Amino acid sequence: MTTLLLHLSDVDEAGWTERYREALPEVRVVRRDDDYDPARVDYVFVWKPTPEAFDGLSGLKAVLSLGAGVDALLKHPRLPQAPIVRFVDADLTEKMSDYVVAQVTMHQRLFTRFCRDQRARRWTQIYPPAASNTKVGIMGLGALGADAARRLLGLGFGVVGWSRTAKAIEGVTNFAGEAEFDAFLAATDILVCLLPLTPDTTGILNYEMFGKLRRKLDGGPVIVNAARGGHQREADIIKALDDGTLGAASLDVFEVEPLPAASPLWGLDNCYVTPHIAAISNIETGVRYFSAIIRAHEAGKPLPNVIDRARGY
Ligand code: NDP
Ligand code: OXD
Repeated sequence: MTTLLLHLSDVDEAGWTERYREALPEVRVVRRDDDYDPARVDYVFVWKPTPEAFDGLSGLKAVLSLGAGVDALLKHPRLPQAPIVRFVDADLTEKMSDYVVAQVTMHQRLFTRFCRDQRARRWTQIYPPAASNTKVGIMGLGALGADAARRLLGLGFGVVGWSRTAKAIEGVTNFAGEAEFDAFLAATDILVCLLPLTPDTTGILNYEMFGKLRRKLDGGPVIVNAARGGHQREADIIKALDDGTLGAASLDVFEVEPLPAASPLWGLDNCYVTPHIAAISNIETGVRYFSAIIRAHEAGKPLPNVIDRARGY
């Protein structure tokens, strides 16, 4: 009998197990504390696996990642060689685009400026630009970035994108690779980071790059990071938000999570903090997605959305 082991931290492992048992009656679904032979586990479904999570799993056909991002998983000291399948899901994508649209629209309408005026009881009529006069630059045009681009285009925003390899998304001006990075930044008023965290992208949101963004939006350029905290240098963001290099920032992810209470980011009136909730994996669609993958693979089909370890995503 095929065996699926769940190893989830910080999420409702019991709930996921129950749903998997309903969805896959032909599969033995077990949790860490159940009685099972590790050598007979075919699939392991993980989120924040502990150091011993993979010990003894010598017959694995795949590691299934509850997260869309696999940066932490790839750093696991005893990660087995089995293929890693990541989560790619319409519900997750929709929620991420909802977050991006909400933040971008708020900044395009100069929310920070009008909040400050309200607090100061100051009536100043400055006029937000039209969406069509605002350029959103999306870093990463994968499952999430491409959808966010389409949603923003639908609202009338100008959209430019940056990816490792060239992409053709109708209506999006694409820049690719390091050579075109500065041109991408120079065309961007509101920067949205939806990159995977890899050695190449670590610390990419830093003071020097903020200085290369277009300075057309009233108050200064804006960054929105919903990817990983490792992309950003928080000391640089604080400095840039203070000296006007950046007008505002929306951050869903942080160098250290939970964001420590002592972080100055909490107290800045031009920084919008959310606790890594931009797009959370949904139990219904997640179980449907991974159950279909297990069934298809048991029937001899190849695994989809397998990450490339050398690339890091
Ligand atoms: P994908 O793998 O589908 O897309 C990644 C994109 O980034 C691709 O377009 C890729 O380029 C580009 N890219 C990778 N490396 C580079 C580089 N060095 N330079 C330029 N472009 C690069 O990922 P997803 O869209 O599914 O997810 C992105 C990230 O979002 C995840 O890795 C995760 O960290 C984060 N996330 C955050 C959530 C939250 O709640 N805050 C929820 C879910 C995900 P190319 O196409 O050329 O390969
Ligand atoms: C993910 C996340 O990668 O929730 O899926 O951050």
